[in-house]
Amino acid sequence: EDEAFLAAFQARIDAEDKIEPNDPMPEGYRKTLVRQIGQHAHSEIVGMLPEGNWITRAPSLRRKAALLAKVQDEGGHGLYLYSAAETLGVSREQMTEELLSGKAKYSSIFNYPTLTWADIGAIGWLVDGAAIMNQIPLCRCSYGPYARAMIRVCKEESFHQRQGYEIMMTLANGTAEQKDMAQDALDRWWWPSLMMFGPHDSDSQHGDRSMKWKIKRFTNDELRQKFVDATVPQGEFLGLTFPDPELKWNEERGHYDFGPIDWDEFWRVVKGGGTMNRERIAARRKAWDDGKWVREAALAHAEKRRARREA
Ligand code: FAQ
Repeated sequence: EDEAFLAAFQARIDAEDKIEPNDPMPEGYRKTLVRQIGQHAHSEIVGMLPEGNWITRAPSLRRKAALLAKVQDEGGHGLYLYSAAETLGVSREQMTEELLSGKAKYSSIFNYPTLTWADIGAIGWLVDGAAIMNQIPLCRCSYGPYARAMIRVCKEESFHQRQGYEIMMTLANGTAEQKDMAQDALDRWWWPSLMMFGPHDSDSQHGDRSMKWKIKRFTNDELRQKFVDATVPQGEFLGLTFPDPELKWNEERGHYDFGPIDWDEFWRVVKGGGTMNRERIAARRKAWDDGKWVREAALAHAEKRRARREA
């Protein structure tokens, strides 16, 4: 790739042109997108598991219907995202193999267990809240298919966030035991939610390049701060306490200050050492193996139709 090509590509990015699948693009740009979109897709699909765990135990028919719809939405997001990645010349099989072999990551957050019903509230409020904060700017990502997929995804995430917050509100205004459940869920999910935004900017190996190519519009730390600023008043409205003694409004900065993140925990979970990593991958492997005959049957059917058309 010569200098002139890279400069012309950067000029298109700087002019806010959308890059489309058949446009020439630097190999690094393509690879970065395959990595990020693939990992994002895996996160959506693995992300169905912690909440799927509670569908049969939702406390009412209304809660069950909403949770079922939410988990189905996440499945849909995964499918749009796999399709967006496929436009870059990578197959669904390849991406799945990379997930199962541990080469491709998925969000650290889905390696924590969902212990009580309040966790479903906390996930909607915090995890979907963090996902929206990260994904709204991705609607303006320079790569067209990813940006367009994010528009619909964000609308659905916004419904998810509200259903989660409403569960938290109901518990926080319920019996003492229910309020304790809500507090316990906030205690366990708060720090992992902050970790979703990724390492500090100084340790973000892909950050600068992705910002330059306008794949990312804000850095990991910028989005994390926006999330803290938006979420703390919501938690105060619930009458709950955040598990961070250093969390405090900083008048001068116009932002909340917060305590240090446990990066050892983050990397341990990312590298497979979280409570649920093994179980999550085992569930995906089983789904992939159990679906083998369906993929084979669909291919055989398509082949038969093709042969008939050509006969
Ligand atoms: N977990 O250089 P950076 C959802 C990895 S929301 C695991 O800063 P980058 C909705 C990173 O991949 C969750 N790994 O990387 C939902 C890289 O490793 P690599 C999914 C992480 O890409 C809600 C290394 O660390 N959302 O699913 C994490 O510039 C409820 C260095 O990091 C997205 O994926 C992490 N938290 O920035 C579903 C959004 N953070 O690839 C169900 C799109 C970092 O070299 C229920 N992705 N790493 O092996 C992004 O915006 C970016 O990829 C970041 C990371 C911001 C996640």
